[in-house]
Amino acid sequence: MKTISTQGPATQQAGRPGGIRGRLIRTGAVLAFAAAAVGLTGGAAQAAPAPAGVGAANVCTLEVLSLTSRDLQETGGDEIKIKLAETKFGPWTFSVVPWERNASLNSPTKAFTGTIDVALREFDGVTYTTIDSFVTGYSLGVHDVVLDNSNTIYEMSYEIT
Ligand SMILES: [Ca+2]
Repeated sequence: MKTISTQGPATQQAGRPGGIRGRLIRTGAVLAFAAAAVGLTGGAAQAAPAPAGVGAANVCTLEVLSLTSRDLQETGGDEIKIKLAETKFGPWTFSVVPWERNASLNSPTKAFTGTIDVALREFDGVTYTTIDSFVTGYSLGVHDVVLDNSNTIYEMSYEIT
């Protein structure tokens, strides 16, 4: 009795978070938060078609896994470069056939959206010969392609992720 009278009703209620008012306030806050969360989720779901459309033209990555010489461009050996979109890699020397280079290519990699141009070139100082080229899109997985011209043959393995 003595203790209750010194605290007073107001102090007693404010100092008891576990009281009915405290529970009501917390419940209300939780409901408001839940409603906000639902609102956010609903908004994201409604906006989903636009991002999904962008996602269809996702950013892909093409990585050259290996390059194998089957017939050289030059009898003394080739200085091969790979061009992925506008980015150039190499050169690597191929002086014998077959010569499969993989790790020594140092993983030429290029991110792209839509399609990407891939070209194989043979260099002579400042000039080059495009041996062959191709365009590929978002085709997941490992692919093998023959890049050749009238007197040169290379095989390339690449992966799109
Ligand atoms: Ca050359």
